[in-house]
Amino acid sequence: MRIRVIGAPIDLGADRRGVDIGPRAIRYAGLIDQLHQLGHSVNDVGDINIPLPENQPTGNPRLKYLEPITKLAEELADSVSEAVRAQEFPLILGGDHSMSLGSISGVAREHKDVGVIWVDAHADFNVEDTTPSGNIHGMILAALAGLGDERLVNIGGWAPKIDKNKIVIVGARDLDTGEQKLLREHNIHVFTMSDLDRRGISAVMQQAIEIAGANNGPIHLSLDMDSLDPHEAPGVGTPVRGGLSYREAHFAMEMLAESQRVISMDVVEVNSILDRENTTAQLAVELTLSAMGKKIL
Ligand code: HAR
Ligand code: MN
Ligand code: MN
Ligand code: MN
Repeated sequence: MRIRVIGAPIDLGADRRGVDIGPRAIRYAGLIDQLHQLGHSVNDVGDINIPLPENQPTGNPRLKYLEPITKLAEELADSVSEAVRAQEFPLILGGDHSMSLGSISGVAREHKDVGVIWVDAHADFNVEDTTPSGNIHGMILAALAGLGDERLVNIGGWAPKIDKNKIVIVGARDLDTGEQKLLREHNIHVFTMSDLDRRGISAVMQQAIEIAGANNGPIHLSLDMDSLDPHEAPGVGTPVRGGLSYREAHFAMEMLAESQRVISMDVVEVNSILDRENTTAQLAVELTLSAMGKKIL
């Protein structure tokens, strides 16, 4: 496969600085070399340009940095759809999860039927009225589903990007009250950590792949590193106890690779200031490798 790596070191969607070093940390952990070793060809186009928060007005405190975030989403969407048209697999490195507004909009422009598997401790399904923080990384999946501020919803000039029935959240364990209500109202498929405890990662991922990839459609994988237990991934801005184990996360990625349905992938929320000796970035590389087809035997 030909993979196009795009760095999106955005930190405007979250409160914790340090996530802007993520793409660099992931490259330092050996991503490109290891993708080569796996037999892929890699076109690393570098990072998109991100303005400093210091030079940006915060704007509406319930939609912080809305303006630069939408501008960057448009840029990233263009860059990702260009990769798809060049028949390269877009692998986008974050950055906070607000960058997925751009990456998924770009993929959805080229594949109208794409479904999304959102692996995350959070659902990122808030809107302006439900957000406890005003941080836009907590609103991105809702925006992609067509909910929330129209400037987020209408990136690229059309909406919704993803059919609500083809959205699957895996690993959720920290949802806000208003967010829970929205998820229920819109019948979003959420596999919580309790579902994983009850049914196991294999049954859950099999069903997730069936839902997101309905009618043999393509799947975008969005991997938030805070889906993992903080013991495995300490370098994230919003750690939540009781997350995916090392093997559960790997097995989920292995099943996705086996399905041969994944056409694009985000890896987000690696925060290098909070990390321990690049552990989280290394894990991000390992999991990406599994998602891209690396097997034990
Ligand atoms: N739900 C909280 C909010 O909206 C925190 C969610 C954002 N944290 C993330 N995203 N890392 O997955 O502010
Ligand atoms: Mn997230
Ligand atoms: Mn998260
Ligand atoms: Mn359904």
